[in-house]
Amino acid sequence: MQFVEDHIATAVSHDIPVWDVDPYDVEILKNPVPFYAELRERGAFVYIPRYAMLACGRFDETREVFSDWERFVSSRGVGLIDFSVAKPWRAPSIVLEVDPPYHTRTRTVIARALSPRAVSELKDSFAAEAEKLVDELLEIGEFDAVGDLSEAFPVKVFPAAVGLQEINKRALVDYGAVGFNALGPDNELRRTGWAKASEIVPWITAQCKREALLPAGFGATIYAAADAGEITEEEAGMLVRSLLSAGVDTTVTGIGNTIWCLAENPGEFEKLKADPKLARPAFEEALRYTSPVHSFCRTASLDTAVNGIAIPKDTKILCVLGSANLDERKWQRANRYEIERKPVGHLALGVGIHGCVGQNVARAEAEAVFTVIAKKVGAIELVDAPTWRPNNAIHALDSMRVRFLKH
Ligand code: OVM
Repeated sequence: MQFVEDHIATAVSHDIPVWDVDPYDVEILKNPVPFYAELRERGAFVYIPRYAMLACGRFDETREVFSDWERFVSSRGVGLIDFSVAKPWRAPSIVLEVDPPYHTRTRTVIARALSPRAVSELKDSFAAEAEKLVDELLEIGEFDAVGDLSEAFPVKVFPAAVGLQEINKRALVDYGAVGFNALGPDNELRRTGWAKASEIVPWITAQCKREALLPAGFGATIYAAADAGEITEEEAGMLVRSLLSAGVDTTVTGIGNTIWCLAENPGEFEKLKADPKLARPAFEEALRYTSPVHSFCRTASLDTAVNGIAIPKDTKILCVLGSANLDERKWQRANRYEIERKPVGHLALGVGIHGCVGQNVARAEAEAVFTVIAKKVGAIELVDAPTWRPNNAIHALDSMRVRFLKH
């Protein structure tokens, strides 16, 4: 057997177009849209020799691979490393990187902690925090929309909602980035991330313990499931780790990318100001348009076919969600940000049994932020060109100096 990037290099059909591209090239990670367009153009699947993997970026096939957990498993990792042949950087997530039937048990517990009802109880405090922050930013006038707003807000409200007593902004944001960079190949981003892990991981691990958590919050609900015998104490800690892995950078990026969309499309921002109820649809459309999680892998558990294209057992498949969300076959005026679109079915939050379990929380955070922005901010002006922060799985801004003008 041949191994490339710690997975099995399968002998894929000669009918699949070969594309000698590096999807993890820093220039592509910073500006992925031309890569997405060429990926869709070349075929439903392409074979990428340097990583010995398939990639897909058309909507229908990406959705099929992503949602069929039996043929395209997550238990062998959702990055390039195949956990059946190599050891991951940390113990696998017990919800993301597992399959049913085990997955069903952990997913049930974490879904309960993040239920619509649990999230609705946070609405007022999210709104109050968003108002406070936006008022401060309006006073300052000019600021970095990444550090001062899109990182500041989730870091203020989410760890508190989990029940953390201690908040370390850098550790929380960097832990997510390390986890998402770990999904890529053995490149500079993944190595730099792992080098940072030794400082961050002990702090994160300590926060996941029962004693570190407040008696009310998402974490306490998870530990209550351990008390009820549904999961073990150790599994409860691992599910809190999942919250801290997946709950910060994702919402930071979703909020930041939405501000970018509104700043770049003042006509759409005018529509939001005229109807603050468009706060959620404006966020949803930004998820489709910018795909904060640009790609995740699956591994074929058997010889199979998608749309008539043969895929051998053990093949790693890069599912380019960012491309599927811009596929003209699926979306009218796919390359435009239109807040009234209501892009039902986009893949930015995944689909199927592994679909984002925190999406209620993410939407509640975004609704709080963009409702108050709609009501209080008259204009969002870019001070200079925003820059992007390359990551092997996340499409996020690095910095974005903006001015908020009062209504
Ligand atoms: C996890 C997890 C879930 C989603 C994304 C993610 C690093 C991690 O369960 O730890 O990204």
